[in-house]
Amino acid sequence: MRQRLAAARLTDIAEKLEAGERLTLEDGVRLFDAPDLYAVGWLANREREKRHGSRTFYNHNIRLEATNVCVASCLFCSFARLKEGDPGSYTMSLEQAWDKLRQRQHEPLTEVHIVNSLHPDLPFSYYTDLLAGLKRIRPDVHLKAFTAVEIAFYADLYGRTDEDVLRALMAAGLDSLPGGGAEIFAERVRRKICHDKCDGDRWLAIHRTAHRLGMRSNVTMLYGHIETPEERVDHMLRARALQDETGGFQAFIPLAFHPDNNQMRKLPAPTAADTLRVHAVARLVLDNIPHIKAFWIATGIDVAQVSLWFGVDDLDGTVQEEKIYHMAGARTPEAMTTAQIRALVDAAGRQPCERDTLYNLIPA
Ligand code: V47
Repeated sequence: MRQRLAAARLTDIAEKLEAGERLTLEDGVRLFDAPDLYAVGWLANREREKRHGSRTFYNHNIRLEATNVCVASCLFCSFARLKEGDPGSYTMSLEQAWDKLRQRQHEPLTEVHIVNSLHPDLPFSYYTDLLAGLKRIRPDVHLKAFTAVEIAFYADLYGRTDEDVLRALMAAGLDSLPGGGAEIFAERVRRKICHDKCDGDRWLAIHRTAHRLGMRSNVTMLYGHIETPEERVDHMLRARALQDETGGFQAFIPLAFHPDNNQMRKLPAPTAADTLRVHAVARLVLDNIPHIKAFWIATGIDVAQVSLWFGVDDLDGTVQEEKIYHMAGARTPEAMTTAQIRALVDAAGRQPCERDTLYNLIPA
């Protein structure tokens, strides 16, 4: 491998990693530019195995998207509808939302992952009642809910501080924050693809506050649209800097842009090679975030399987009903059983480990 790394001009980066030194912005960009994808993957796999050996984590979760009515106009989004009553718009009643969990009350699921849109007319009590009702049905289930973008929107709409919103949601049952809404932190990209929602600094500030209040969270990165390699690495470095301060991020999740039915539909979807490389570079740059997750709905099942040799140690979970990616053209199934996830991890030569949201292992 030494010769191969030398031919790819990656020897100095390999040596830095061996010495436990941090990679810089320039190193990260070189990893994106290096033609030898396998060499980059080999380095990422070495870091993955140092941390996790062969273990590959997944959980038994469901997705709940209670409304898609949204005042924001993100160019990449195929899920949102501007107004109540627009074709394809919906807002679940609380009973309908709670029913999604009631229907699965006896399944051994451990997490409900809630993602909504920015609805201008719902009272704040809709969200607190939503959480409290889910906890009444299954007190043991972890509620990972509301992106930082939603928290910022509620704060502005209801005239509260970000911290106050977080505290009120926690009192109602919120356990952690998902990593959505991060997109690309760089101002240039955000101005173009999602100009009317919270900016990168506020997104990070909300996660900083959530960590201080005792919650864990994730961080995503939407890639494969108009961002440059520098902007990808810059995004990772901003997450890494916050992680140095708080230690509260559990997983970094690259999200492959899906171009169907949205305003960026002229762009091609990222290739499998791009997807493998983004996950690998994330593993190498993010030395302080424990898990790199391939969200199989977004990468596709086949690429998720291969990614387990390119730095990835987590596959998200069973998911059940997914709308955001399927409305944007994803051809993956909308759900997998735990047996299917275990089988695909086994077939990739890795060891499947069921976890809860906080990475406690669930005995098989
Ligand atoms: O923030 C929206 C992305 C995210 C498209 O925390 C799109 O465990 C690609 O954040 N093409 C929501 N991506 C999903 C999300 C997530 C997923 C899995 C696990 C976790 C976690 C979080 O979906 C949005 C946005 O970046 N998105 N539209 C699209 N057309």
